[in-house]
Amino acid sequence: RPQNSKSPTSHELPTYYGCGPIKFRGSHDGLYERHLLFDNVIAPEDAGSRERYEAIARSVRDVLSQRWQRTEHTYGREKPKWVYYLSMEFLIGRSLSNNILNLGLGPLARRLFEQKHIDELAILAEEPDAGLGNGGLGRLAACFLDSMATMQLPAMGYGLRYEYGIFKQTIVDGWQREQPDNWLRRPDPWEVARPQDAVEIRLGCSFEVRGGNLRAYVGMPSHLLGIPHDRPIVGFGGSTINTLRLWAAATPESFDFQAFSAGEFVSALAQRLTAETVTRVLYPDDSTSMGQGLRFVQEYFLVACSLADLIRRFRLNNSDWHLLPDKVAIQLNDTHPSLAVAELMRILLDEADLGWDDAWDLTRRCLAYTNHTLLPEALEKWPLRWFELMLPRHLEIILEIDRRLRDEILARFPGDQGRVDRASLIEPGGERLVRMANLAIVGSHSTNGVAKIHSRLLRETTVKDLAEIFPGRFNNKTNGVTPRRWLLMSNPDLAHCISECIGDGWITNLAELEKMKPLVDDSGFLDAAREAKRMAKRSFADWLRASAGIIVDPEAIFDSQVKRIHEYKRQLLNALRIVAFYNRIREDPGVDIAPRTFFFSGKAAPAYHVAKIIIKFLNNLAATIDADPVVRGRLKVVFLPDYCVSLAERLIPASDVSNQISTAGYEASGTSNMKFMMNGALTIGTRDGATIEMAEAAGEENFFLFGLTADEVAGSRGWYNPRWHYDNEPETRAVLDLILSGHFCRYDPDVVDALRNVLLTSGDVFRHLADLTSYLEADQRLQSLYGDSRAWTRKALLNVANSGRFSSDRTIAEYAAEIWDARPCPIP
Ligand code: B1N
Repeated sequence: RPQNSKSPTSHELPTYYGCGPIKFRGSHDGLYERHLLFDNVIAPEDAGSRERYEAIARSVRDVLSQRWQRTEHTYGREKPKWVYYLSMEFLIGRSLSNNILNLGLGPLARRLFEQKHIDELAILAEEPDAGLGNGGLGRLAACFLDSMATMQLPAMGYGLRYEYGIFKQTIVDGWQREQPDNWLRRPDPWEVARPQDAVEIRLGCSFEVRGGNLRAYVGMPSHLLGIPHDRPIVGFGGSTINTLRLWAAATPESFDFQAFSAGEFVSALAQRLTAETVTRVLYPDDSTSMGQGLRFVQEYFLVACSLADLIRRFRLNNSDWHLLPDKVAIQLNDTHPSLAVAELMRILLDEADLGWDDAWDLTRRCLAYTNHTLLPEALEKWPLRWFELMLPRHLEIILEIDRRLRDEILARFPGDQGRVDRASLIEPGGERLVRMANLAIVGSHSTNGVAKIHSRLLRETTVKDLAEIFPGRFNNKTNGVTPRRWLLMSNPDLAHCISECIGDGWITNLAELEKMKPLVDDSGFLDAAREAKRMAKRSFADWLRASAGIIVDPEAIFDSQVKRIHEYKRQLLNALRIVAFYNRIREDPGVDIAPRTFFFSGKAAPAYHVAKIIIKFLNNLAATIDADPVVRGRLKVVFLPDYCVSLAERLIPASDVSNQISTAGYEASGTSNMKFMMNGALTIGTRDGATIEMAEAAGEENFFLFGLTADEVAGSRGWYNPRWHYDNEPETRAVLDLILSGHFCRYDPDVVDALRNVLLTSGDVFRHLADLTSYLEADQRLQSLYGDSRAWTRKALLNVANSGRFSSDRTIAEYAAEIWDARPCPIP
């Protein structure tokens, strides 16, 4: 509150989207100018967009600071059970619009922009995306934080404050290039460093990063400091403001001083650099585990800092360790933080002095684990040797857990040594490995998958033996996304159209979208919805022209596939479909094909060669079509570089068609599929992940499903041969012949070789050819529907109306009730 304001005055703001009038104590007049003057020492008329952004963001932060504190005080007073969400990734994106929206400051902000002649869009564009994640797993964590705050759950996210987030992607001559994402180069108005809450972490050895690898110094223990950097998580309505606590690694000063006095001035300073490398950069692997030593240290650092912090907070109010599971629920986002099992055991055994059985019972009751993928290459297994070197006490504990597990299995399945070996925490072999998923399952009370089919396959295949030993632990929690960011904020026209029709209760109770169902035949409503889509497409086209000089026709079908580039996600299958259309038009220029623009966007892991080839091929395809006078103007392919949260926020509302075409059984859930559905796109997709449940909710007649089922894919493993499709399906053959002739890759024979290998020679592991024909058939149905604009919009609206189940609020309600036993703690 400005110091010159006398007694608190009360300002009533107009209602904004269901969030009742907000009362402010104190005046916010002049905050903006004060920030420009006192933070940046600049006059408003001299300020550039960046300074303006900072001043506005800081003004918003001023407004939320009191509420943030009030939230902490309320929790401190009420002493509720806490939820701690541990994740190596939080893909937050931008915060300014979202915070303004959730605080209900929209009208005030708009007035400010008008009065001060500020270009709102230019200001918003100044905020870098907080890209502390790779894809779905990290974005899910961010949606969960939004839902937990909106639902008034006492919750905290714990993660790492990477100095460099997910790399920036540029496309040079069709190829992906990676650039570092130095997102903290300028001061971040949202973060609050709290050095007073630093924690000290010990490792069994010192280390150095050399050429990307870890070099350990045995016998030289290492001390690291974890400095918390807090970010506000504003719940919708603005009363609950939770915290995302990100750890930055540093060297303890005392350690430096010791070394200084021993004459090690330079090397002590150098050591500080080494410590800071721990949180330097996010590993850019999605659904794979590269098994790097630095990643292992990062994972332990997250776990050790977070557990030290939450135990300290617990001990503030509790002297009895046995209350821990009544006060603390810890959710492990994949196995990345699964060292928490061993770390919590260590704390309870060595610091609380509990006996093994007690410690084990408490550990298991506090922890829960979410699995996000069945891909074998993603299942983390760390060399036992690294534990010996860095975490010897943890290894001792893990081996004891394993010894007891083996005894238990043998007692229940006498003589079944095969089962013991498969379920054990230790994978036998030349280099012994610790299976982190097994550790997480054995050391927790809940293991969940992220969509029904995924949870079933997890139980029936991936960890079958453990599921048979601990059947009660396994459950499903189908993913969801926050409708605040992904509908209300990113698609204001559709949001408005919905609120006009059914009120704005949907914002915090998405099931209310069902109220739209009786209206899907109403002409006025259909027209309004069609107009909203048209507006979204137009504004995307305008942005694309202004920012990249790319011109697309908003009258064409906008057909999108945006996600990480991965063989199992089958961007290549989409490309085969496009080549089929290309052939049809060239063969018969009179053929009836609606004009369509295909959007691709997504990053490839820097070491994933085939994924990079796919990007190159998509770009070549785009260029070849643009250069073809017959096809140009009817088909267009656009590869949008640097897919990120803020690009998704623009593209998804503008899309007519959502491609969810993974090989069935491979995509654990998918979450962009839900965002597209909520924004009135129709889905063409396989029966995989949450897409299955989406089609169930919408009715299969409102979906375009195709392709092999997961069971059929699994069943074809022995005999599938892509050659059969090449030999027997003329259109498939024509598509492949054209690609393999080098038509799209005149100067890139290596790309052609790689594609031949993936699609034919290596047996087409991901079944592209098996699904191409049914993909084209489903697309035919889609195209004829598009011809009937009223019928199309009606189906799109039925999809929106049935998307309520895919709110992350619903997901979080299930976690809270069935895993965490956590309750809301409202802030007065
Ligand atoms: O998690 C998402 C799901 O919707 C997606 O289907 C799934 O692919 C994704 C190692 C991962 N699974 N595994 C990862 C990410 C980073 C990493 O280093 C694995 N990401 C997913 C949310 O449930």
